[in-house]
Amino acid sequence: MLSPKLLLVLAALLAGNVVNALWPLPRSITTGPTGLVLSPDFKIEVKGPYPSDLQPAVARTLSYIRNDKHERLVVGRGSVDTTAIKSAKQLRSLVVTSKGSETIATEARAPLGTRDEAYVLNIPSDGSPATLSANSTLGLFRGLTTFSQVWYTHDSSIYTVEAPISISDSPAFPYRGFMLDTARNYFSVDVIKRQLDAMSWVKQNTFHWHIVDSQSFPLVVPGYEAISSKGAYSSEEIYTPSQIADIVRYANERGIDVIAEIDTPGHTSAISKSFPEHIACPEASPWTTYANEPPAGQLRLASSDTIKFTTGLLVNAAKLFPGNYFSTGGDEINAKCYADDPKTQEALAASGKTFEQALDVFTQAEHRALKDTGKTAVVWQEMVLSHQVTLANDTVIMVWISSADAAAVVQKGFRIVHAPSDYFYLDCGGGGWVGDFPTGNSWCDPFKTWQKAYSFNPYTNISESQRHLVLGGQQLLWTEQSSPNNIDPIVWPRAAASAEVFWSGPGGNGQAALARLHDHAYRITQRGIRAIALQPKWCALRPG
Ligand code: CP6
Repeated sequence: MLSPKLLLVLAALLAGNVVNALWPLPRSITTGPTGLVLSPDFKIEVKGPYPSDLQPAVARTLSYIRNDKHERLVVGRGSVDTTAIKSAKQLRSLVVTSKGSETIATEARAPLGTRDEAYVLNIPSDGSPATLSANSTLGLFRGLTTFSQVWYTHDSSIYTVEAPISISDSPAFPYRGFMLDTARNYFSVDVIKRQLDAMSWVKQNTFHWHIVDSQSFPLVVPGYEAISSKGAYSSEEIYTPSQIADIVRYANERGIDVIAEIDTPGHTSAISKSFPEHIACPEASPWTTYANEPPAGQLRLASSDTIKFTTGLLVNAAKLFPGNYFSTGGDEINAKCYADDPKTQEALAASGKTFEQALDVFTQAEHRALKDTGKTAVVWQEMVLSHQVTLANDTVIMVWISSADAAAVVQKGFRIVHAPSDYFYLDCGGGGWVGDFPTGNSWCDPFKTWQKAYSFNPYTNISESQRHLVLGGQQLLWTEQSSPNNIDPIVWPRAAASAEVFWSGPGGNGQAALARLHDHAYRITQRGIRAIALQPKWCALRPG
């Protein structure tokens, strides 16, 4: 039976203004005033087709509910309503009605705009079974994620305080992501998987993997193994094809698509260790003239041999990733590097092309090769706003320099992902440069708080008729100053802010959201993420 202490907590809560710790907030929710306790023999029953990766997702849901031990520290708030408490019933089952036979993994990789993530969840207050239904397995997975967030623990009882709960939910935007740079510092498979779990708990669906860069090339690409054997930090700090497959499977089973990026033609210095003939101005000095970060070095984009090399590399890398998208980067191209590279100047002169024309040929060749492997290209904003590159209409553009640049990209008719440094860069606030070594991105100071990210409006300066071009957005971690030691606290729970903006839609009130995000941080801490606190514990303890 219910312990007296739990009754007291329930009573206190029932009398107060209760908000369950849901993150992101469902798009439609009604709650009631009734306490409900999870029966010790509670189970999740699946009716209908049972795709293979739904079973583990159900098992994880049960284990989260049992292990979260999410206490509501509200003793002292409100007054006791004994009548409501005495009527608290036990919930014995969640009945999941499955209509789809596809796996979560398969549905998670569908093209953007075609994924069905909607679900309907009802938790009655009278002890009759809760129900979860969706038209897709991916939708069921989102619903299970919500179901796991409804419960609190007290004295080994698991309960909710606002039954009946009725939720009808679907995302406001198709792209809700997180970007990680694994080139400035290396992150092991386990650390990446932990981020994927934390992403799935806030219903993020895209892991943008900035896998290689000038400082290191950890990706082992079949046929191009020399690049990583010479260009990775060490023979341990690599991602082999089987590790890639493991990460992609892990992500997909959690409703997350992986978009890998091989940044070109800039940010490629690491390739000079194995294929020096394809790199202009490798480690040129002073690096400040030739790159935004040391070491300098860019692909010789005007050389037909380099184009062949690059397309071959991209195709073999793309084959490691089963998703529909692949990024060729295209940010921060340094013109001076090419101006001072005799080989590039020779090639330009021989073909009678300008640098801009050569970049167009280079990029079109890359994107043609990707298209032949079934991929849609993703690029950084400079490809549209700084250069005159010919891009297919379906190219996805990531806007990073400023949130103010989004409008100009959609003006040109392209779909965008918001990734603005002035809202979403998780590494800002780190300081400046010391000698040759970057110590932080003072460029985008100050530090971007979760409140700042949460205040982002994806539709600023975007007209009604262009709104369909906004796919969504992501917070990003560039890792000049991050490693496995600080990834959890620098990312979580901050990255949950954009997850709610792009799931629930813009206009959320940060002050009202604080209690829920604080609870979410507590929950993910229980699940093994070293998330930071958002307020003193005192705030949760203080009398109401
Ligand atoms: N590396 C790459 C980076 C950045 C970008 N691309 C970057 C630029 C400015 C800031 C932070 C990161 N380090 N490849 C920009 C997309 Cl402030």
